[in-house]
Amino acid sequence: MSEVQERFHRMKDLPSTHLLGTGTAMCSGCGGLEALHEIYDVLGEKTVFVNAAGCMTLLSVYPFTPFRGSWLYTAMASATAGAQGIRDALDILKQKKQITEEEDLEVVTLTGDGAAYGMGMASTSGAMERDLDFIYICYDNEGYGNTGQQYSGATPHAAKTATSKGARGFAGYKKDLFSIWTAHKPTYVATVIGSEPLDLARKIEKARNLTGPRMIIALAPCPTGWDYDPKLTVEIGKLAVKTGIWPLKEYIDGEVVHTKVPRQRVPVEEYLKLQGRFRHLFEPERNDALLEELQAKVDNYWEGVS
Ligand SMILES: Cc1ncc(C[n+]2csc(CCOP(=O)(O)OP(=O)(O)O)c2C)c(N)n1
Ligand code: SF4
Ligand SMILES: [Mg+2]
Repeated sequence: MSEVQERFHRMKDLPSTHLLGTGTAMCSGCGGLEALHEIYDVLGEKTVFVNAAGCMTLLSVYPFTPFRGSWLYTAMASATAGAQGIRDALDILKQKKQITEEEDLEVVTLTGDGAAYGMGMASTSGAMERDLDFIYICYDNEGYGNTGQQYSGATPHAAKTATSKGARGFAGYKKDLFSIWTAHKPTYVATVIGSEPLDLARKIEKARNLTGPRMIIALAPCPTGWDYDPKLTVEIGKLAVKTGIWPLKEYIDGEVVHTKVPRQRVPVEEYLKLQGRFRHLFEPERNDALLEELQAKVDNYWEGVS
């Protein structure tokens, strides 16, 4: 068993401080759950969540769930196809006057990055093409968290995962899902993070008041997969924004606007050094070349942003 997998199993055996009254245990300090709580506060119970297999699936173990709305569990690649079926069914019921406008539900796809950046991309692309009226929430913990943090299309360069263990960590680069989604020209795309709740709430509120495909990517600091003390989730989330690693932005009417520009960016290593998945960049000796490469990538991103 790998180091990351062992840590994951140890965490799962600990009594969770976040039991939600359902008998379902999530890891303490889960940044995905933090974001989802905040999102649910805005969207409310007139929602049906269509969830692809992942950590958040543990939130709904039939017949128990902390959600007051509805929940459908699907295979990893199929959540958006499920959302299409539910949206169509609700529209037919409305047409036949079997439900009223007030009884209509907001259809929300909820998946991790493994589904959003990879397995579920085709069904999501098709749904955007068909202008499906739905909200997509991707909580991005940068790996296949539920199965022990294997790398995904969202894993950042150099991060150690259960399947990327060498001295340089993950050799690939995180996909730019924001750009992939905006290329489809949906109604709305935004990045959010639970540690910036006002920015998050404003964007979810905006998405709720629009129609068509509305796509949200929430960076989800993950104490178990990223290997840090759960009490650091908010600090790590704030550093993701202050270092410029996680740009907060939105796309609407063909334009991209940054909603928070970190004018005096904190060095990227302040974010990296809090996480065990990047420990090999600092120990047994500092890897200056790789740290500079990671910093340069972020600097390059912000160069053209005013
Ligand atoms: C087709 C398929 N392959 C593998 C799995 C096993 N599986 C269940 S959850 C999961 C990880 C999903 O990763 P992500 O979407 O990032 O969500 P997270 O677990 O990180 O919350 C995997 C691989 C599956 N359910 N279906
Ligand atoms: S593994 Fe990470 S994303 Fe999954 S429940 Fe635990 S903290 Fe949350
Ligand atoms: Mg994930």
